[in-house]
Formats: sequence, structure tokens, C-alpha cells
Amino acid sequence: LVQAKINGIPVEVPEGTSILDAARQTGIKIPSLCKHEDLLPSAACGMCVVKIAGSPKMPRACAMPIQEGMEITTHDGELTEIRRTVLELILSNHPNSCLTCGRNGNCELQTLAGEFSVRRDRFEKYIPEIPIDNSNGSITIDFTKCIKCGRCVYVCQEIQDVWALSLLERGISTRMAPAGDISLADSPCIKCGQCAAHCPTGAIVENDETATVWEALQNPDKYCTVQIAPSVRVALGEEFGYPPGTNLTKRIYAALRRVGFKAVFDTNFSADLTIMEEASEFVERFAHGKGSLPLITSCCPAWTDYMEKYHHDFVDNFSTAKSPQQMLGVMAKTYFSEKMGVDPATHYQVSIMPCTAKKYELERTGEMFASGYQDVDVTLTTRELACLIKQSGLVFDELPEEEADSLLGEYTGAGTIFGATGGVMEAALRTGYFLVTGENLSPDAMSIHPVRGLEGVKEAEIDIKGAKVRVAVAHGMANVSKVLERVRRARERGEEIPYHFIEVMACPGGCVGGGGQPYGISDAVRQKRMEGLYQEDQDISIRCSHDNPEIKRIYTDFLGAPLSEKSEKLLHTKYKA
Ligand code: HC0
Ligand code: SF4
Repeated sequence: LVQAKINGIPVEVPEGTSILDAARQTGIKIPSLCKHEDLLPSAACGMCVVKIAGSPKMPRACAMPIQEGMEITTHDGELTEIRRTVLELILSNHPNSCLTCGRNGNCELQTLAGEFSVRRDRFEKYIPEIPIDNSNGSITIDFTKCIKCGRCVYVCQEIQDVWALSLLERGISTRMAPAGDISLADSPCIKCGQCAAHCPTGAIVENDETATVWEALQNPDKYCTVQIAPSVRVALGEEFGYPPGTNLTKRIYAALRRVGFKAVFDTNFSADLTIMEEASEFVERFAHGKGSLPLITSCCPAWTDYMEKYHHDFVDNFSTAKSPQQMLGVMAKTYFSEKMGVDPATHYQVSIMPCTAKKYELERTGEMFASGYQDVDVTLTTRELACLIKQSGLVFDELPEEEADSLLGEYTGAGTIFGATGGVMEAALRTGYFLVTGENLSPDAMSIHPVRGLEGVKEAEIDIKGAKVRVAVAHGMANVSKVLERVRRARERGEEIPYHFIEVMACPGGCVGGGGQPYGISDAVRQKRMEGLYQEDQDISIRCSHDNPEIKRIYTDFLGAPLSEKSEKLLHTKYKA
């Protein structure tokens, strides 16, 4: 441990702790625009300078480890003036377009400019003319709003291992751009939105489609329905002042009805449906030797895109089961439309997702039109839903609690935990166990703790009546390669494969940490949102997908059985090799 003083207050922290972190632990907030707790310090912005007694230099607190006996001053009049000047210099290259910016009201630069009483453009403004890149439909980059903090670049390179973004040129000419200075659409971007989630300003935001949804809702010839993803329910509240993890499912249903949707469905229902198909696929491969192992989950569209770009030798290992978003869409326009007498041509299906890549999944392959129409018409992120609710004048706190619409609304604990890393695996194992043994796991054994939590790669071995199922769960794209490398090595050497089943989610934490979730992501927030989902799984009476009464009904009334011809046609897809 190291002992030092910050603003005269004694502190004791582990060796190597930065001054910035030590100060935070002491209740002192040193401002920064480039440091994010998920990322290593880049010391790019200069906001976090501090004074150290006896030294003429002013080091950057994010990159300077605290040392024994240091006496640090983090705030005084001079430091305030320096920080204000740093902000004024940044603003000399930043447009004053807060009113029309996607981050209006929650931009870190705007907040600091307010806190530091920046009231005028002190330096001459120079804003280079660079066109906005909205070429990929999921995220939009306005380079003129970039402050070169490097967060997006580091998250894209180090955490996601995609390397779509880079810092080009040097010195004052440094700028962020897709590597090779190409368009985002031509880049290897997998649309995960982690760059947007980590950007401090409005330089990278989701492609806003709220107006498209309003247009559909206004159209008397359209029958608009909606679905909400597992992790939206435990994060949306943050936009309305609730703590992360607060489960607001029933109030979200009420809000969506008041916004104008004719029926409100739950993606948790179709998560149960995905499990029926995917667990059946697993049992076919594991117990009956039909198809390649390991089976790899495919419901995360950023991961699917990544696999097709970087790991296509695993294409045969991919579960062909569509994601819950897509299954819900196709069931809405076939089964629900049929039962309720709705013309599928007029049926307009909106999905609310924590994810920017879901916007891309809608049109991924021809199979996403299995109902004869585009199965899901448009995706809004959790953040866009918050805007839609605010635009509707609804006082969220005062909404009643309502239920989802039947046929596609009932769900189990297995469906809800999809939103957390490890959740799809846990849900699939519950049903896989049942399919093999004809019995349910005991309530205790049903909570498969080794696959829960924020560890980048999690491994477990599950005993299904003597047969050992080895599983791995990876989240954050950079962790995936480690797992796949192990499989490749075993294959090359002709050894037994290390895993039978692998779950992959592109975003750290899984969908709870998705690129379309309310801003302010950190491990503490991911943890709280995950706890919200696991709590629901504990509280709910039915915890296995195969026990969902509406799932049983959809198979008896419509699909026949998992992997039946009809199920294959409507609920399964293909990948590019
Ligand atoms: Fe997810 Fe999903 S769990 S990808 O992580 O499978 O986006 O929340 O909706 O589709 O269900 C996201 C979240 C979903 C899908 C589900 C899966
Ligand atoms: Fe990189 Fe993901 Fe952003 Fe694309 S969306 S640029 S892959 S971080």
C-alpha cells in the first residue's frame, strides 16, 4: 500500500493506483474527457492535471501512479483556469450545435463547459468540413464533434478486437476515422455500438429512427406492434431517474400501449422459443452426433457479423436458430396475424433493443423475410425508446403496470436472463437437460453460477446424467478469439475438443452493456443491470423455456415441434462462409 495526501486528506491505496482513481476513492472527482474506467489511460485531453508539492510539473492524474508521501492538490483557482482553457481550446474545434446533437443533455463536454462557466468562444473557431458518415445504418459518425480522446478507437481495437476505427495523422492534425480512411460501411465495423457507448460527445451516436416509428404509428393503414428485449427492462429506468437494474417491464408495456402500439410483445417470449430450437439443435449434435461441435450461439448480430468476417471456419458450428428478435418478428407476422385476423401486409413490427447491431440484423439475409415480409420493420435502441416516451408526454413514474399481449408475451426466467452474459447458455442448459433426461434440474442446480458474472471468459462443466457437457462463455469480442483458438488448436492436433457449447456476446456484460443502452456504462452499472435480470429469474414461477405455456401452445397450434420443417423454414437462418 502507498500512503499519500490528496488536498491534505491522508489516503492509502494499492501501489500503482493512479492519482485520478485514488482521488475518486477519497470522494474527489478530477475531471477528465478521455479516461473511461473500461479503458487504459490515454492522457489525451489534459483536463486532469494536478499539482504535486515540490514539483514544478503538472502531471495528468489519469496516467500518474500515486507515490509514497506525495502531497497532491487536485483543485484550486489556477487548476480551474487551466481546465477552463483546455475546454476553450477543445471548443475552438468543436461546433456549437448542442441543440441538434444526439447527446444534447448528456454530453460530457457540454456538462464540463457548463460546470467550468465557459460562456463564450475565447479562441477563434476552426471546424474542418468533414461529411457525416451514416453509411452503415446502425451508427452515425460526425467527425467534427470528435475531441480525439481516443476512447472509441481503444474500445474498438482493444475490447472488441475489430480495428474498424483508428487515429490518423499526427500532432494537431490527428483525427479519428475508420482505418484506411474509408467509409464505415466499407470498414470491418460490426455495428456493436461500443464506440458510441464510450464516446464522451455526440461524435458517434446510433442512427436515430424515432421519426420512422412515429410515421408508422400515424399511418391508419398500419397495424403497429412492438417487442422489448430482455435487457431493456432493467436499463430504461436510468433515463427516468431510476437506479440501474430497476425492473420496469410492466410500466414499459403500459408506455408502449399509450405511445400507440396495438399489441405489445416480449422478446423474452421468443428467447424461450430460441432456446427450444437451439437446445434441440444442441441435443441433436451432442447426444445424437448429428452436426459439428462445439455449437456456438448466434443470437448476437455483431458477433455473427464478426464471425463471418474473421472466423468463418466456424460457420458450421453456428446455431442456425435465429435470434429472439427475428423469431418474434416472424411469429408476429404469421402466427399472431393469422390468429388475430391481421393482414400481415399491414402488420408493422418495431423492436426495442439495447443494441445498435440489431438495426443491421433486420435485413441481414433473405431469411429475415420468412413471413413473406420484412419480419421486423425497425429497431429502436433503449435510448431511442426513452425519447419516444418523452415525446409522448407520458409521465413514466405515474404509468400503471400492465401485462404483455397474449400469444407472444408470456416468458420464463430463462428468457429474461438472455440479457446478461452467460444467460443464453444457462437457459439452453436448463432445457437441454430436460430434453435429454425428461426431468428438470432442481431449483438450486438451475442457477448455473459458473457462467454468470463479468469475467471475460467463463468455463463450466455440466453433468447431464453422467454425460459431461463442457461449456464456455465469452463476451467482449477480444475474449472470443481466445476461446476459438483453443478449439482450433485441438482440431489441428486431433485432440478432443475443449468445449461442446460456446456462448458469445459482443458487448462486455452481454446485452445489459449493449451499445444502445443509456449512457454511463461501467462494470458497476453492468452488474446492477444483470442483478435485475437474475432477480426476476428468481422471482418468476416458471424458469425453463420448455415450461412456458405459450411456447407449448405455439408448437401444438402452429409449429409442430422444434426443428420441424415449419420451424426450420421460419425460425432458422444461414451464414456466409
Ligand atoms: Fe439481446 Fe437477444 S439477449 S441479443 O443479448 O438472444 O440486443 O437484451 O434482445 O434477439 O432475447 C440484444 C438483449 C436481445 C435477441 C434476446 C438474444
Ligand atoms: Fe468498432 Fe463497434 Fe464502433 Fe463498429 S460499432 S466502429 S466495431 S466499436
